Amino acid sequence: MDATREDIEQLTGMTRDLYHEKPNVMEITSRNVFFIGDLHGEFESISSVQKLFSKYKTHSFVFLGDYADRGPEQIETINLVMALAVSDPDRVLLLRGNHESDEVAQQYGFYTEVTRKFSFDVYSKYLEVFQVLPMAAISSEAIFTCHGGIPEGVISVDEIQKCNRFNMNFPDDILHQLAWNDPKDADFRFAANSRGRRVRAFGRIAFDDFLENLGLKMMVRAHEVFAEGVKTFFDGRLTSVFSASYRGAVTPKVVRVGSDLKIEIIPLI
Ligand SMILES: [Mn+2]
Repeated sequence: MDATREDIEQLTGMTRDLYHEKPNVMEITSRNVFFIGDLHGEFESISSVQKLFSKYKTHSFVFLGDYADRGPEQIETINLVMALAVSDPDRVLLLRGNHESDEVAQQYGFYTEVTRKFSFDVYSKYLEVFQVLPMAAISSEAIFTCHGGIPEGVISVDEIQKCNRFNMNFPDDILHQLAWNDPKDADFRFAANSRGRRVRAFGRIAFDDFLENLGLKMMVRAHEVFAEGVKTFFDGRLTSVFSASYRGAVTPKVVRVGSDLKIEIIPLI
């Protein structure tokens, strides 16, 4: 059944309450974790994730952002993501992607869909959720995760924790880079990124330094489309995952990491 305006007000309110006092970088205490990449309004993908969620009851589910925009069922998809989070906050964590931003959502479909079906007022409830979502997380097994990539110049978790994320866009450069940056498998630190002036590509040297400085072992991120739904970088220490199909252009995947740090790639559909 389609959600009503009242349903959305309640769901967005509960999600905002769940996250607004949480830090920018969350802790994942579960040793078994599923990582879910971009969903982009594909209800089929989130439905498949929901099945895994019911089956793997000892696992945490970390969603890496980009819930709406582009796809056919944006409102239904983001609503189910939020419903999972509020129903079981100990097992579900929602992170913020670059599409959880007013500027981007105005351009790629979510603003249009919500204002067409409801109103600007309802759209603004989703914006309130966007700005409280945490930016990154670190698991008990020292896996770092965020939507985009590592930010230039950051040598401690504290520097990320100190940033102010409470804005409907990303005026802060560190947070902007966490949501937008991409890895590149070559021996350099940071370089230009064709996605934009404020976006960087990070290479192996920056990645090695970041892992060492923050005491990390691995990284899982989303944000980039690969036909296989997954790609590894830096000798398997970084996994990039995508969970939407883009009308058959991608085989959507999720990533499962157990306490042995072994990575399992799971097809969604
Ligand atoms: Mn993205």
